Amino acid sequence: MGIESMKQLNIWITGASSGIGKACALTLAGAGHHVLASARSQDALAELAEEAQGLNGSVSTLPCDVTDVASITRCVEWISDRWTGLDVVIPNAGIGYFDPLENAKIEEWHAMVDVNVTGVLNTLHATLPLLLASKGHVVNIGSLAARQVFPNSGIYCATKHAVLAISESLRTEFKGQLAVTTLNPGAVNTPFIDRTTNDELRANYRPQFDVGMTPEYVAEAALFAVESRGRGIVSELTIRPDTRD
Ligand code: NJP
Repeated sequence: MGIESMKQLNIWITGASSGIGKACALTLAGAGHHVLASARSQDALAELAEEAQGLNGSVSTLPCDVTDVASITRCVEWISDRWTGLDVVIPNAGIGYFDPLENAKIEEWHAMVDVNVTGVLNTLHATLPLLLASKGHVVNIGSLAARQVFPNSGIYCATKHAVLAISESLRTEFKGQLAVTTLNPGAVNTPFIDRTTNDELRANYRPQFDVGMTPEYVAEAALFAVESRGRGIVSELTIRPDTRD
């Protein structure tokens, strides 16, 4: 649907300094929407703002650590002060540390739960009043790992199963009041895997991500979902790399 016939949406994306979040910010603003892009890396946010110059819509940036409620509150205050409402939230910030369970590093397990689960909950809790007022849309970023459990990433899979359960809970309790989408991508070529501290696994997995989907392809799926109002709701969408030659 072209922007001529589509309302300009006000959209907040977390974890927008790189990868899928950044691609969503540029794609959604390119389609004419207004985006607040947040993350911790202020230099990367400044680059994003620069790249977004001249798009049909707009990209504003604000630092935000999703594990910090005060930081989330500042973003919601920014939205309330500048926008007439919030139509879409994409709690995209997420991290993965791959390792077999027997090598468990408890600080890495905690970090994944803090960002992928608590961070999503912090974002949703703070935005729900605005989203209910606009009968808006939550686009959670799940994963194939929301539906399957893979070796070497068991706790990451657990966090993404939680994200899917959170989506389904919102969808069930706010039927008729919110649209809820869970995007479940397979491997996407972003810096995601580079965080893994197990050198051997990081080196082994990197090639799978190199030939993964582009973050822009995932962003196109997000655009399709958020522009579907009045026609249908994409409740869950799984997208996998096309491995055909
Ligand atoms: O990863 P990456 P992706 N507070 O590393 C931010 C899921 N996913 O784009 O804060 C706020 O490029 C970080 O920014 P910064 C995955 O689980 C991926 O691939 O500046 N933000 C950066 O912008 C995740 O939910 C694949 O460091 C925080 C962003 O998160 C989503 O896709 C497959 C933060 C991460 O960008 C985006 O990941 C799949 C915090 N505390 C699902 N900590 C895949 N790539 O293959 C980190 O199924 N961030």
